[in-house]
Amino acid sequence: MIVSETADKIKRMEIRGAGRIARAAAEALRDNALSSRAATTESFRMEMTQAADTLLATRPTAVSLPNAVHMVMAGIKKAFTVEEAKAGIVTRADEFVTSSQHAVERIAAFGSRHIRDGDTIMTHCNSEVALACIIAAHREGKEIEVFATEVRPRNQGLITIKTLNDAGIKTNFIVDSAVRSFISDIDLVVVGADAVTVNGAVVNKIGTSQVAHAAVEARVNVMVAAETYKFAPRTILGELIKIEERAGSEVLPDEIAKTLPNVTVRNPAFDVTPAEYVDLIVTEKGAIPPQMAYVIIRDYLGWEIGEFGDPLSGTGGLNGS
Ligand code: RI2
Repeated sequence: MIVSETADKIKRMEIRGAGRIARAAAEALRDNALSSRAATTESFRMEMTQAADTLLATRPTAVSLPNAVHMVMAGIKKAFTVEEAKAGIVTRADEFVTSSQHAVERIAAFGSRHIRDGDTIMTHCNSEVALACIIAAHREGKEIEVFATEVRPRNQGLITIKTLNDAGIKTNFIVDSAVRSFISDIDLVVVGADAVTVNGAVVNKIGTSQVAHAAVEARVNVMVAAETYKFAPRTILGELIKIEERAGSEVLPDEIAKTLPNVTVRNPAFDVTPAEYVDLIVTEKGAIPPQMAYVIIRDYLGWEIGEFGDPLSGTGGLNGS
């Protein structure tokens, strides 16, 4: 798929979910490299940088996107010829997609161990990797039941209940505001992440922090499933994760909004759950308490992933260097 098409689909949320966005961006960069007619490494670099910038400008919150882009773009770094640069991009992109898929499988295997036979689980939004943990537990023969939220305004809960239904898992569908009413029936909250900061805070779909807050109040454990490429190296410098605010029309149709001149519709897509509300983050490298997020960034992602500016200066690779 060409870069502008992928970028549009990410913006419109036709491609969504932090992991899928990252893989789609890596694939778009690979396709862009393969179709390039650049005659010099310099012009190839410029073309690729432009493509990377287009993808980076789509949605600001999921750190998986810049991490994937920087890992792939690092493939140009040591290239002398256009052919080498192309091969570098293609290899990195393929590596990223494959390792991302493996990461989801490993997290499912690790995460399912924390789900017990007879557990009732609550999940919020639609996280591929959180659902993979739940489905793995079900396939292991554990009898589980799920409460899935609606997830206004984009209703990603509908995708979640379809996946759970197709997997044959007993599921309850509730509106977002019913979370606290049902939390005492829940044994474990399982959610995904769009970003994990160096101090273990989890940025995820708006409403996640309310679910976690209700869970903490009811002494229910909160497990977050997140691949290491969702951890944000830049937060070590104190940088905050930018919370995307989407169009108000997603919440209230423009025809109604324009009849209410004194009303402003606010539509943040994500919120921040502090580390203290999270019991466990399951990554493909193992399950960690959120306070160990620093170690994941230091040991597996690497500070030089390229998040620190020039996308071509990163070392990349899931193991960093
Ligand atoms: P996976 C999604 O964001 C949700 O917040 C979800 O929890 C998170 O990405 C992680 O998704 P959006 O794209 O990578 O729906 O686990 O705004 O699929």
